[in-house]
Amino acid sequence: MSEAASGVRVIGLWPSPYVIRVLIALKLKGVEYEFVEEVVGRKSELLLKSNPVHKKIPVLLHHGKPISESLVIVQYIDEVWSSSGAPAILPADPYTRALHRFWAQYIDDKLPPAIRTLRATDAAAGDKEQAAGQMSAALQLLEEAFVKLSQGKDYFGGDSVGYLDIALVSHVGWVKAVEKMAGVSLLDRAKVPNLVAWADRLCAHPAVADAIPDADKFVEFSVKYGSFSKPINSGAK
Ligand SMILES: N[C@@H](CCC(=O)N[C@@H](CS)C(=O)NCC(=O)O)C(=O)O
Repeated sequence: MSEAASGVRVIGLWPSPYVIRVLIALKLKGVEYEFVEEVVGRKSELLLKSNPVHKKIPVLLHHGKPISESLVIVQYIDEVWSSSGAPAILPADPYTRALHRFWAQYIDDKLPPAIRTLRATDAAAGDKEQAAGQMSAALQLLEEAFVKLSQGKDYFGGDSVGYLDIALVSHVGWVKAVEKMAGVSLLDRAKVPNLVAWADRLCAHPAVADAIPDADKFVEFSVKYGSFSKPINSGAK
């Protein structure tokens, strides 16, 4: 894919849930982009220059101007391509928008630490059990939030994929991977039936399907690169 018309480049790596968010948002808006792939364990000069504060992926470059932090980028994409013909990603109603932002923050606070523990080869069994419990409790709350926010429709955003859909689905690949790696059941149809149906539906969505590979690919990545507290590029400067 070329930068050409849109002037958009994304610095990232495919397994990063935060990068996945950006790709989904661009796809939803029909924005072409160039994917500038980082090498695991070595941060590029372009990344260091573009995100000098956190030195993390993703970074979106729009006509050369860098924007960091996945949720900030998703909001930027929604604002810049507001007249693309695609539905808005952020809800129109300020209160609903605040609820989406609240839960997106909750997701990033709760899910990544549990995922890291569950994919770690050196974590104690007790720690894994605790992490699985914390993740299940978070998913239970998200199941309830889904019922309230979706109001019987397909997505957190209602009829179309919204901000909270993007924030949560971006972690689903890793959730399914750690289910396999740690032998735990998290997206459990008996416990969170609406969330499981939502995940199946959204993972098959054309804007999402290509961005989230099969769980086995995440497992392979984890086996190849090990588990580290900073999931990607941890050894880099
Ligand atoms: N809050 C950031 C998190 C980004 C993040 O943690 N990215 C990871 C890859 S999954 C990274 O670049 N890690 C490298 C590091 O921590 O140095 C966002 O939403 O963009």
